Amino acid sequence: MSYLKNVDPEIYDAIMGEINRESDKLELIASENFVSMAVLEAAGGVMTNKYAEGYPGKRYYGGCEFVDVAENLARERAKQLFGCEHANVQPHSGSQANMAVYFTALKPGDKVMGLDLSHGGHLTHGHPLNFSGKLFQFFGYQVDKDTEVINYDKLIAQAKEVQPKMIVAGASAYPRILDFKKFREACDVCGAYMMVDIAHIAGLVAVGLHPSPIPYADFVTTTTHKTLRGPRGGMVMCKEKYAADLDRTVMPGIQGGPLMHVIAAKAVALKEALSDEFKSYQKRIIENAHTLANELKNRGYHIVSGGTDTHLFLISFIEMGLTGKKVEKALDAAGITANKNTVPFDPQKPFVTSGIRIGTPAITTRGMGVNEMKVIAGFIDRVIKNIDNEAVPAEVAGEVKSLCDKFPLYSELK
Ligand code: DSN
Repeated sequence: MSYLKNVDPEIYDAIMGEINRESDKLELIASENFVSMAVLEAAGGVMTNKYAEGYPGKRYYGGCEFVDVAENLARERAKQLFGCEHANVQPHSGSQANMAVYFTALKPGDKVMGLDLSHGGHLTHGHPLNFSGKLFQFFGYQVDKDTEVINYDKLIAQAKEVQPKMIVAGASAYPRILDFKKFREACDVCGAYMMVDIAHIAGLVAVGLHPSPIPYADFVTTTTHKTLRGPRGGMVMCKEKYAADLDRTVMPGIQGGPLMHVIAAKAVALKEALSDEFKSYQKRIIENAHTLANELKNRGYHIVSGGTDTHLFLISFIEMGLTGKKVEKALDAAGITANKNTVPFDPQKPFVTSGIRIGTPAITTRGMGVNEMKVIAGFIDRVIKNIDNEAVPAEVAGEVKSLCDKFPLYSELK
């Protein structure tokens, strides 16, 4: 990084600060991860220079022979990993992947059903301030109050009543297995398209630790940077019959030049995801989430839906009278990074919330296992139980740093 240090010391310092933050703190944001040095190298490489509007073999620019290699590898590896008929690896983000599907299958004003944001959904699943909620008529489905999980009978009944053109399955904060067969049933009662957003669970799906939506869904979208542990970006998979329309929607429909350096890095991450090591990594993510959630449950915390089947879980503080905002701040002071999150039937506003979302992909990447989860549960508990005692976070931060030092991260970059 000597070039950067000379040219722009302020950005150099910010990047070094971020490297140290990532390595010295406990990263529990469920949607974040640490990419490998190989992914980082590809994402920081010269393919950032290349314009390549179009698709491999059919570009609007010359000189695309090497970026074509990268995009073809990314597409083929995505197909192999997920067993899908077609993959478009150009969406710049998950949001644009979802936009691409909506614009391929729907017309403005069409009815769509998606999981409410406050019940675990995503902004692009119909939030009124998002393009999805502005352009389409979204009807939210929710989890049940007593079980805090999706009630599929109610979903099917709602689909019959609403008659949507599409049902969106998938979530940002839902800890349980999604039953894609039931979603298909809900789509079939009203002739709706089925779209599944697997952004959070992509890594688990890739290795068979979460059932795959591919046999059931018309379209599957994902980001590549969460459990999949690739660069920040999006991807759409679909049946061959939609491939040409989808590709046209991505480019020229909603995007211009693809980010070829990111596509190269996606290809690298997808290669890594095809390895045996990745499968055992995904298993450890779930084991860790399970252990951490149980340890906290045993200490009296309300874990939404009683636990987790995946890489994440939610703690609800409604009964304790705390807010997610306050807990996030206290944890942050202790070197523990998590995000406040609404929980089902949350009385607080989204910027305050009554919950915290916790995920284990990143700490598992750096090698932590069940023993460390028990220690981390103790840290979290101490911070929350002493939330008004300012001395405690500083004390815990020291112990967090010692734990992190045992699991070095990005030493090559320091
Ligand atoms: N913002 C992401 C998350 O944290 O889950 C979803 O896009």
